Amino acid sequence: MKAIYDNILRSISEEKKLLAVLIDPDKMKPEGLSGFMQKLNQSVATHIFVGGSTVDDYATEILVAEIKKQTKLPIVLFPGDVTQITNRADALLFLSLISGDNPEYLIGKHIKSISKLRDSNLEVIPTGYLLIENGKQTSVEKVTQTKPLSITNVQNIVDTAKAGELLGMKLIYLEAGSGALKAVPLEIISFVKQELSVPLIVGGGIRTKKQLEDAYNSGADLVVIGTAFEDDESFFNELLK
Ligand code: 1GP
Repeated sequence: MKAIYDNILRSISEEKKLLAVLIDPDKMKPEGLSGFMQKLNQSVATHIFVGGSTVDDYATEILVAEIKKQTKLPIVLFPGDVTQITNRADALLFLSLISGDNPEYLIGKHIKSISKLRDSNLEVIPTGYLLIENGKQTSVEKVTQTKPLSITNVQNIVDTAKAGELLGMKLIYLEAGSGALKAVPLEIISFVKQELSVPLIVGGGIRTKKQLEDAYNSGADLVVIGTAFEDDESFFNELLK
């Protein structure tokens, strides 16, 4: 059933906020997965995203199959590369890095993925992906060879997000980068949200409940958190308080 995007829209219409836990196949050790999944299943998480900038071939497929056995939450691929696409997940963020000018990440990888997607059951969700400056170089920047958008030019970020929407992208994702020193500034979330009619995802560098709530209150519909859960699994409980 391809209902993940519709469910996101429904949650937003009911004013429910969404939280995706990002699992990076490169960092998650197989022996740690079941304890992690137990906590995740009891938490406020609504989605599981799986992906990373640099992941060994097949690692994603093996991990997704394991996660699937251990949860009822939707598993959404957030791929750094074509090799991370696996039919075992429920949906795929079909990311176009619209903050940059590298054709490979605007359309090139997408063409290369079609032989995998043609016969797949994955729900493919076109997503405009914007890398936002956070004070240090992120792996997305290194891998994609693109520059993040400057936080001093808010209008440019807003216009880029809006252009993504007008190109037909169904989600817009503001990304500070995994492990970012500074999360996406709240005023940027708020200005972008005011312009959009599609759901807004925000991620990168969010490590506290207060930051999460501030992101929601500024207009994020779905927040993605990876590093904070990787570093300290008690953060799952923290969010329940
Ligand atoms: C990265 O937005 C996600 O792509 C999550 O970032 O690991 O910093 O939570 P963190």
